[in-house]
Amino acid sequence: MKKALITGVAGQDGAYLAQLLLSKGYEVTGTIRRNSLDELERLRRLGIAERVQVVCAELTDANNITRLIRDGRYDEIYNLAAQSFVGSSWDQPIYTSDVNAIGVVRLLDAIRTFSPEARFYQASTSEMFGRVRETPQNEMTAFYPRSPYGVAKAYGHYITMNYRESFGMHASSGILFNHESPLRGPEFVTRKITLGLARIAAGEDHVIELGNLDAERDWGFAGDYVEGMWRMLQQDQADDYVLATGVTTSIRDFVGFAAAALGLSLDWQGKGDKETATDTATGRRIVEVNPAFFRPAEVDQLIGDASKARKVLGWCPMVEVAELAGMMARADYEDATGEQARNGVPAAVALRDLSDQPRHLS
Ligand code: NDP
Ligand code: GDR
Repeated sequence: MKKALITGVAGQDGAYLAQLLLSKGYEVTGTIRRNSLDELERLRRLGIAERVQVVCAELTDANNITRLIRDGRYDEIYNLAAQSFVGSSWDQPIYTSDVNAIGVVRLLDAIRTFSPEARFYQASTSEMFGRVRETPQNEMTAFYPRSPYGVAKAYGHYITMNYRESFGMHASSGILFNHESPLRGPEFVTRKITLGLARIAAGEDHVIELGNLDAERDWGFAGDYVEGMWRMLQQDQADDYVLATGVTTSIRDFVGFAAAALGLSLDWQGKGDKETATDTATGRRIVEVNPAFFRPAEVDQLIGDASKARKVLGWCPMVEVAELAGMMARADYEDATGEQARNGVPAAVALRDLSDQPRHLS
């Protein structure tokens, strides 16, 4: 039986990856932080909380990382732990760098010393591309990060490459574009939108305040992306891969897709920070722009080219963005009302069905 370690197992990707590895017969150990509030909630929602061995670890603490790697004897180590919210990285740039940059070399150096045969996955990100100068972005596209988060992740990416080249370690980075799910943290824009729309569809008088509606992201389903992480570590040679859908969508259009899935139709009016959306059925304002959510430096548009992953890994995303928005909105509506969503199957069933279906994006 293979042994895997997932740092940040209580996060969105950690939960889906743990589910995938358990289904493949792995023994899964995952790290959480001792002070996390309800750290196992996502694992519980996937019904796997009892099957993951949980240990406490903090990426800023070199000694606990050393002990974790020295005592564990893992075949595969997936580094998903991070201060993952771009917006907070301007408020906590030093902490973000400590976790997302130096945390990676703490892990790599412990692996090099105590477990050099282990295979390592680093959670790199499309945020490293930042102000893009080439569309779509692939593994060769130059980085121009636009946030302390992106800068720190670029260090994590390069140090992973450097340990691979310097010490022959099996260390790979997945440059993943945005991926979402009903388990997405509520601070990220997609989940903020679906949580807000679910409250509105359930009859609440609620206004969703958003920042830049023009930003465009390449959104996929997290369940598909963890499959790509696993495939990277099954290759004979370690390497770097982009995972993306190749389709980009504005925040405004994501709102429209999620609203449509809940039977809401929107009327957009105004421009810039005066832009609003009203529910055509009730005339109520349900979206407005709040400049407090604008970022000091924005990543305007991301579109990934995952042809290398398609070719080498045989990886292919299976959920397109309107379906993803609907899946998330229906799950949140069910949570808000305890009812089945108006025009969809129950969200828990939808999740299973979607990850099982061999459908491809055109
Ligand atoms: P989440 O924020 O859902 O999960 C991150 C996890 O890391 C949380 O469980 C968090 O614990 C843990 N963590 C945070 N800080 C530390 C620390 N100092 N020491 C140990 N653990 C810590 O993120 P996702 O699951 O969405 O993302 C997984 C990884 O992939 C992250 O590295 C992210 O940056 C990267 N990524 C994500 C993408 C996406 O679209 N989802 C795209 C590209 C990259 P706690 O619950 O206690 O805060
Ligand atoms: P991102 O995701 O920064 O791409 O990072 P997020 O959902 O936070 O922002 C996406 C875009 O939406 C715009 N936006 C808003 N964002 C938030 N959070 N809240 C708002 O109200 C809002 N209004 C507009 C943002 O300005 C931005 O342009 C995610 C994280 O998962 C990272 O860890 C990961 O590396 C990248 O995706 C790929």
